[in-house]
Amino acid sequence: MNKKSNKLVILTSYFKEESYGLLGPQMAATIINAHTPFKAIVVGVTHEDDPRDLKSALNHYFGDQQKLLGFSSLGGRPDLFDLARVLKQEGAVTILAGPQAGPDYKGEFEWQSYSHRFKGVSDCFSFALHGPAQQIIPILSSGFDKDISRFAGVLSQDINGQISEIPSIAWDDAYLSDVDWQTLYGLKNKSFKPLKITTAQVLQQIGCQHAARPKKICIDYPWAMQKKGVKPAFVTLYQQGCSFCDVAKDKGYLGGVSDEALKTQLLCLPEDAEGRKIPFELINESPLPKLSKIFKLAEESGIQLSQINLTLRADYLIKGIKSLEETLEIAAKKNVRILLSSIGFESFDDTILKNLNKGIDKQTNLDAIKAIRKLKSRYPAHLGYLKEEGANNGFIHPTPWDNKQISHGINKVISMYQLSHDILPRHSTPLIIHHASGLADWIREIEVEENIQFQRVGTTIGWWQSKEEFLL
Ligand code: B12
Ligand code: SF4
Repeated sequence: MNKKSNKLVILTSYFKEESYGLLGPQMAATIINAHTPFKAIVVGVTHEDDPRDLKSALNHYFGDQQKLLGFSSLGGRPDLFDLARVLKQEGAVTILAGPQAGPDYKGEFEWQSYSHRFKGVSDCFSFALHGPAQQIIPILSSGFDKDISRFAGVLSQDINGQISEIPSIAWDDAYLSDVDWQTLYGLKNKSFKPLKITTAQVLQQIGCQHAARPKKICIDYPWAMQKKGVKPAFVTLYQQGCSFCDVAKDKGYLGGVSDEALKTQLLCLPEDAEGRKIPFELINESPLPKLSKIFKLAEESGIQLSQINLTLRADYLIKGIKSLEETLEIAAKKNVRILLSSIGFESFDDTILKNLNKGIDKQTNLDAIKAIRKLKSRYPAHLGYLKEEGANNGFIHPTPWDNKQISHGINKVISMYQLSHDILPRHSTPLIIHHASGLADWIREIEVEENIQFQRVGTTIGWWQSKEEFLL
């Protein structure tokens, strides 16, 4: 039983009736609990939770102590930004952390010169902390009556509204090992109740190899803005990784986590009723070459795995198919399932894939699908890739580049290769342009060039204006 009296609550976005762990916030809570006098818990807040009940639960939890609240992985939810603002006004210390904390706190590029751009959420938070969680340790030791603006990773606002930013420290494997998965709570009857998780995550790689190097690319104007009979208009820019991706901007590519850290993460996973580690998502966009190592580390640690969920790119799947086969042999012997839980196909049109800077074409996606289907017939029980088995592949639609010809082409591919049967998710994801993603640079350039304005929707940019609106 944790006897610490200083409390810290990390609020995150969560989905109703789910039971997944949240590696980022829970790792942060683990670090705080191990290295500071504070007891941290993570509370997953669903869209359905009543904000008044949440406030009652917070009042009850903190009692007469000052409220210290971290906010992380908010998924851009305006209700949670509003809650942070209100709590800050009422005297709580509110900290924005997690992916994109810095850009979301500061606001959109040059918003001071363009009144319609996203102004950031610096008014909702006492400060932001960008980067690894261990940066909070000296801040919590110092206390909030002191000036914390000089600490690594901190973004804060002075009395004149000027935002200062101290660079983050490097990621360090020593803090990427322990995860206490018992730190997650949900709201029930106006109080926090522990959530028992049934899937977790294991971090094997920070960021993504595709985002390692900037590349010069051309992204077409939205279809609605192309002029008939004129050569298609485009914007040329430098991009790191897929143009819609937050990881590419937030972390880039920072390499792998050590085997020691990985082993500890595996050991920390909760067990199921049979004493096996619960299924986990392996965070590594290129997991196949090192997948068998997970089995080796598990064996060395004397633990039994149940299921590994992989998130990967179609080209990395093709490149690593031999390693996947070899690992499936091991998995079958150990009765562990490998689920291809999310393959980033994103589209089945080459123009759209080019504009997303996905670095693959339609044929790569189709080759990957062919390879998976073939492998499934050989390992029906130990390889999962179907929706019914829990897969949810990346399929971005609609996009600003859709037109009749592209839609016709995509539909033709979908029916010819029967993609709805096993590959396509139940719902596609519309293209979301976060204000700090690569595509945000693209859309801002079009705004300036064409003297138009796209609407801002929270932390994102609404690209979906009609042609008529452009002509106004
Ligand atoms: C695993 C994962 C998930 C898991 C768990 C999420 C989690 N937050 O732990 C699941 C499957 C549940 C998930 C769901 C979603 N995810 Co997700 N997910 C990822 C993924 C693949 C890895 C994140 C991760 O664990 N990284 C490793 C950890 C260690 O790093 P970290 O999260 O940055 O945390 C460190 C620090 O930031 C810091 N930190 C984090 N929180 C806090 C809090 C405090 C107080 C402090 C001090 C520090 C701190 O400490 C950690 C350790 O140092 C990333 C993509 C990627 N490859 O990075 C996307 C990503 C984080 N997800 C994303 C999104 C959009 C979502 C969804 C909204 C998607 C959807 N529409 O359903 C949902 C909702 C998330 C939710 N809150 O429920 C976006 C986030 C965009 C953004 N700007 O916020 C990312 C970047 C993917 C992308 N390509 O855009 N996701
Ligand atoms: S979408 Fe996936 S492949 Fe593309 S940069 Fe992001 S993490 Fe890498």
